[in-house]
Amino acid sequence: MSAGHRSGFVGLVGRPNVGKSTILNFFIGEKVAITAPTPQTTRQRILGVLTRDDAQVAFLDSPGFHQPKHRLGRYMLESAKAVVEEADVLVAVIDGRTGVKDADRIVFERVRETKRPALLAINKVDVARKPQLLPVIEACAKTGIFTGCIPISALRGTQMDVLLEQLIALLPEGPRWYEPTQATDQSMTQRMAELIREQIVLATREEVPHALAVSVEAVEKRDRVTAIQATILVERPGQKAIVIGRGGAQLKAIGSTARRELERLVGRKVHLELWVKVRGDWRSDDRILRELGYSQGT
Ligand SMILES: Nc1nc2c(ncn2[C@@H]2O[C@H](COP(=O)(O)OP(=O)(O)O)[C@@H](O)[C@H]2O)c(=O)[nH]1
Ligand SMILES: [Mg+2]
Repeated sequence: MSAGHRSGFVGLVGRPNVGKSTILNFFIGEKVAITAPTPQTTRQRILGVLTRDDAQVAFLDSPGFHQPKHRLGRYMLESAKAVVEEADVLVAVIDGRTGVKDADRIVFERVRETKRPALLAINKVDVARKPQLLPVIEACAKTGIFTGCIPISALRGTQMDVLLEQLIALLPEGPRWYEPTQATDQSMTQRMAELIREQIVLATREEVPHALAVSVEAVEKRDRVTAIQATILVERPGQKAIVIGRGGAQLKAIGSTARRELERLVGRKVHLELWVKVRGDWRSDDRILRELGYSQGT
C-alpha cells in the first residue's frame, strides 16, 4: 500500500441492460456478476473489489432502476436505491447507441439528489456510430451532474483505464477495507446458483428469464470432482417444459455450459445435477424470496 492510498465504494447505476455488470466484471477480471441481453438479469446488489497498490475500489453493481411489478421487483429497486445511498462515488451508465432516454434522466436526477461526485460512462461505443455520440456527450456535460463523461466499451475494454483513473481520483484517501484476495462478498453457493441462472437466461426467451430462480441444494467435494445439485424454479408448467426442452435437450445443453462455468469457478471438475420445479408466483412469496436470498438483511 502506498502513501495517499484511496479507497471507497463506487456505485454502478443506470437503467437495465446498459452494461453495468459487464463493467464490474471487466474491472474485477472475473465473473462476479452475471450478464445477459435480457433486462433485469441482476437482482441484487453485488460487490466486486479491485485492489491495487495505490487504491482499493469496492464496486457495487445494482439491478437497474425500473417499475417493480411484484415483491421481487420491489426488492430489486430497493437494492438499487441502497447502492446509491452507500456509494462514495457514482458511475451512471448509459447505452451509447440509444443516447439519453427518459429512464436515464430519472437515474440522472437520483444521482443529482445524492450530491455525490459522479461520472457518466457512455457504454457500447464499439457498436455506436461516432456522430451519435457527440451530442450525447454535450447533453450530459450540460446537466452539470457529472465531473466527467467517458465513452467506453466494457465488452472490448476501450477507455476503461480512463474511467478507472477518473473514478479513483474522486475517491477519498483511506485504507484497504477488504483483503486483497477478496473479490466479492457472495458465498460460493450464491455464485454457483448465479452462474447456472445465467446459462438459463441466455438459453430462454421472453418471460422465462424473469420467472426463474436457481438454488444450489448440495455441494459435495469428492475425490476428483465436485458434485453440485441445484433446483431451478419456474412459475408455470409451460416454462418448465421450455427449460427442459424436447427429450430433455435444452436442460442438457444448459447443464453442460453451466458445468463449464462452474469448473472455472471452483477450479476442478464438476458433476452437475439439475432439477426443475414449478412454484406459481414465487416472485410474490415472501418465504421463498427469503430462502433465495432476495430479501433485505440476508
Ligand atoms: N456491444 C457491446 N455490448 C455490451 C457492452 N457492454 C455490455 N454489453 C452487452 O449488453 C448486455 C447487457 O449487459 P449487462 O452488463 O448485463 O447490463 P446491466 O443490466 O446494466 O448489468 C449484455 O448482452 C452485454 O454483453 C459493450 O461495451 N458493447
Ligand atoms: Mg446487471
